[in-house]
Amino acid sequence: MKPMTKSALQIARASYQPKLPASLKGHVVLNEGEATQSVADQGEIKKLFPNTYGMPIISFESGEKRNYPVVKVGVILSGGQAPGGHNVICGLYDGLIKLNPENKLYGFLGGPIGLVEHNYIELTKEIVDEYRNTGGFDIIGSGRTKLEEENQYNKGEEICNQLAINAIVIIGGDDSNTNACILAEYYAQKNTGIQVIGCPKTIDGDLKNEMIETSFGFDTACKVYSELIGNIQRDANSAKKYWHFIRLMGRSASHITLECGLQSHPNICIVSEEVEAKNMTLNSVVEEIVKVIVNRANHGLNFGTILIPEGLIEFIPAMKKLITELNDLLAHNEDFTALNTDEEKRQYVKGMLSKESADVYRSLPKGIARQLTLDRDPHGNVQVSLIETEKLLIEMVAKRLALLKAEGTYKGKFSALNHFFGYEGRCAIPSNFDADYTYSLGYTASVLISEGKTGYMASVRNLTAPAANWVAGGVPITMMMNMEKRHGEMKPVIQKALVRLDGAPFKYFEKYRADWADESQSYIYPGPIQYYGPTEVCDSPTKTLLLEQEK
Ligand code: FBP
Repeated sequence: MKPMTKSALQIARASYQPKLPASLKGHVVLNEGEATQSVADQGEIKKLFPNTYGMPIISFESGEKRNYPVVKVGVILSGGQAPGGHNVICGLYDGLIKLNPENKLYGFLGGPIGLVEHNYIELTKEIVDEYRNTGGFDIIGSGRTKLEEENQYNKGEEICNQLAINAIVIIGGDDSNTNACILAEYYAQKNTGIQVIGCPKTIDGDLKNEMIETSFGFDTACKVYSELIGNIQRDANSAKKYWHFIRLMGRSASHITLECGLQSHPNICIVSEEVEAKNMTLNSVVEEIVKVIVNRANHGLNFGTILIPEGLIEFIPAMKKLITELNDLLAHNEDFTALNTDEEKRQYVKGMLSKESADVYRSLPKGIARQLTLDRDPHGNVQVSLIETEKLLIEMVAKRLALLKAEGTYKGKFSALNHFFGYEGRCAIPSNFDADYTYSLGYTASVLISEGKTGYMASVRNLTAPAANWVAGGVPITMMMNMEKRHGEMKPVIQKALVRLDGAPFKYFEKYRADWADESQSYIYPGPIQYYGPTEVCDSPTKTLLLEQEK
């Protein structure tokens, strides 16, 4: 056997041709709707974005052939990896070449910093072909540098002028697209002629609204995690001896956890947004878990699964207060960084917190308390992915059960295992849905650019229909904005979409969760993502999308 350089699936996926909406298959014409408004704070947003506010929603239709001028485009991958990023670039490249074979695509390396530091490569056919339908962002790399200072914008302008780049495409989440919008406005105000187009990326699923039905990567990541959860459930149901506490990525929003819950029917699925709405304490969360464990134990079932969103502790009011105080205290705090031992750091922090927060801090297991003081992210926030909430819950649940056992009200056995699923899904080979969706987004961006648009996010809608019926176009980013307090100042930002407790996905979960918790057999085993086979197995979108769009 020859040494292998690629798996059989990698080789097969290289020739997969992503499905496109019908409007993108031939020649495209633009249909422009009414003037738009921002979701809130219209007066302020309008004042801040005089050149890019109020633009119409655009949808594409099939039409007559047009000749497009040559354009040069630079693309940036921003933030955490999400399956399908490479296909956005492939769709963008193919679209550009189809619109005018003279067009050129450059990739800025390592995220937004590549634009500022002028690190780039030209993305040729040979390079792009290597990455078709693959996971990861390694074609040009990604990074979390924020584009928010004028000198960065000017450095960007410099390299665009040098390479005669007409447009920048920023593939990112809500923050990166907020910055794309500010950059578009800045370049428009300065009359640079440089257009900026955004693309909605994040596995977290929290960049969505009326016009952006989902962010790419959410579909694949949730399917990967749901497969793993299903496998664990089958193991739990076979061995019948462990409770599995499974934390899932997703930052603040619980979309991933909820979607995985809908796909796999675990015994318990915590939704942070509900915890906050009910003003629950850490102890009341523990109490809810304990209730289910005791009930199952009474039926001889000393096993189960619990899904925990990674942002949970930020939604528990007392913890939120503690974390906010820690964020303020630790931002650029050289005294703290100079301390050597964990114990010194612990004492320092305790001395600086309010009494209420110091009490909460003291009550936490040392490991968790230490994790809360680790390095902040570039926005100055605690990195929730580093906090092992699942271990904290196991410890607290075990203590409570021991007490109940001593009282004689619990007779079961509690043995728990912890898991954290995040990185396992972020670079997975994109599902057919994500491969098609991202390719369509990239292709859409190429049309928006060739049509001279700026300040738009590429949008592909009607996603529960077959791809041919998807509606491609553009949405003014200003339309998604409102004013929010950031670091003590009011700033224009894209509204983050948290799980809506009145939304169809949560309502469905609420209706069935008691059945999943009890002794009846409700586990679902979703199995691995399928790329070839019947369409209901291979092409179906997330349960979240299906429920949200159920007519
Ligand atoms: P984005 O919002 O940038 O898409 O990142 C998503 C995410 O995977 C979160 O779910 C997670 O909390 C975070 O990135 C972890 O980031 P990092 O790997 O940089 O620590």
